[in-house]
Amino acid sequence: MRFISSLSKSIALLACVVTLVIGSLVFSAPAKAANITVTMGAGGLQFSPKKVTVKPGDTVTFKNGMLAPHNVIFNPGNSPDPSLSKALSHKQLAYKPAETFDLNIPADAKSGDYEFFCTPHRGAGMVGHLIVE
Ligand SMILES: [Cu+2]
Repeated sequence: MRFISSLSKSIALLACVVTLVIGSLVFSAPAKAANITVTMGAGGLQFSPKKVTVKPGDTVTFKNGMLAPHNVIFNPGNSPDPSLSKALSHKQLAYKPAETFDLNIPADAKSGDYEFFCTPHRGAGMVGHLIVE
């Protein structure tokens, strides 16, 4: 009887260890980088969505919608990291329909709210926010 009790304890312990190992494998798997698309000029002179939440390592694709040309300038005056705002800015205007450009969020990007705007349409309210988590 004592043998059986000890055996069942061993089996229970083994089951716990197996569960922990499998659990740690599942939760330690690196998160896959995401690709988020923002349309420049959707339903008027605005970014859609206006607020994008990303993680370091993600890519944001800006795609021309209506009322081109558009670009994306990150405002260093409204940013947790002005030098990253300058580095992420895409001054070149996109003229062609559905033209795209990608912005890669660096793995060491500082978290916070990065404001961006479109140079020709800033006055019309074409402003957005990139939230780095
Ligand atoms: Cu624009």
